[in-house]
Amino acid sequence: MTSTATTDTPVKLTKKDFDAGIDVRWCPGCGDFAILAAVQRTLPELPYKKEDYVFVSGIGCSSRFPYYMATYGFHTIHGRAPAIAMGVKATRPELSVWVATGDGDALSIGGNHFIHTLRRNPDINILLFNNRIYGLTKGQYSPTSETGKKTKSSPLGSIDHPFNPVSVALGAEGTFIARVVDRDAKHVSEILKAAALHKGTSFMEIYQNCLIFNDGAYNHMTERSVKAENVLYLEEGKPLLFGEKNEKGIVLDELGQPKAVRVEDVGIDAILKHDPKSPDPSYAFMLSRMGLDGVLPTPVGIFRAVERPTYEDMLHKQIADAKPDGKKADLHDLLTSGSSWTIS
Ligand SMILES: Cc1ncc(C[n+]2csc(CCOP(=O)(O)OP(=O)(O)O)c2C)c(N)n1
Ligand code: SF4
Repeated sequence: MTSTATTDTPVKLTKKDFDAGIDVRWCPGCGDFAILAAVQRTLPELPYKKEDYVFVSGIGCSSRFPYYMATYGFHTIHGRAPAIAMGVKATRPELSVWVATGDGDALSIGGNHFIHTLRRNPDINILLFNNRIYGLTKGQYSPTSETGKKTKSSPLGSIDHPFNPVSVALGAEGTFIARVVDRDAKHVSEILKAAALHKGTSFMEIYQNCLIFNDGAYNHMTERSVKAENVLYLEEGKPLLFGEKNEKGIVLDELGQPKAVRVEDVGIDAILKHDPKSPDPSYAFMLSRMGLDGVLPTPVGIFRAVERPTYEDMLHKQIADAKPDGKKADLHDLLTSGSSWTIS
């Protein structure tokens, strides 16, 4: 099922229509530029009018996003963008509502809002720019920084165990969960479209390079010489293959754990086929753990896409059902009905 747009698009929009045309205050070369360009390029391909888009953000470099989009938008409070976006969607369900957030914003101060939004499933789209560092506040470690990471706030190395955002989102039972890499423009655009058309909360983790405070965090997934060995593209119905010539694949071992094999050794039919619609979330969770050990490749693409009623649909139905048939509600009657007392 897909989201319904309010109206047909009468005018063909272009990338330029979404460019606010103001000075962009990110460091030259920041991965945020690539994400901004991908979003501006993709929105004209979606079935919404320009005035139907709303971008909501919290606090951080990534949260400057709404300024640069020629759409409606809010730059709100640290970590709370999902709550505000959910409110917008609940009151104006016809809008296409987006959240731009960082790993610190979404998973540290906003961790609570993040998991409860995924659980409630409003039809909004969350873009988490994960540079594994606090950019705006100048390079402190974040909830996704690797253990041992030396930063200004962890000079001897972080002793925290990091969050894996895709695993966290799956744990909160999000209905659409994906991962992309900022430099992979075509792929980012393809997944953005699928996320926008998903009815329910879409969550996209975007590996984003902060070249000032954490440069090269994803080099193993972007450098031409090693990318094929380290990145596995998830495609619905297709076998999990990777390597320069797709000569390697993933099978399950006797304990049900993923294992890399050569396709010529086992035959293509033995390779696991990707099923993002699997009702069992443990399959997607297993995928989300791949790549952490540095032995298996890191999956990108859509991990999970399943359907569940949206928060605003249930909310509006509940309100409609609660209204007395044909009668106008009377506030005085309401206040003096049920559990009320007269104190003499
Ligand atoms: C209530 C509150 N606490 C802390 C801060 C400081 N602060 C601003 S942005 C930020 C983290 C930003 O990191 P991230 O979300 O990863 O975004 P990035 O800048 O890397 O895009 C912090 C801790 C704040 N502005 N407000
Ligand atoms: S500090 Fe990092 S995340 Fe922030 S604008 Fe600069 S490069 Fe981008």
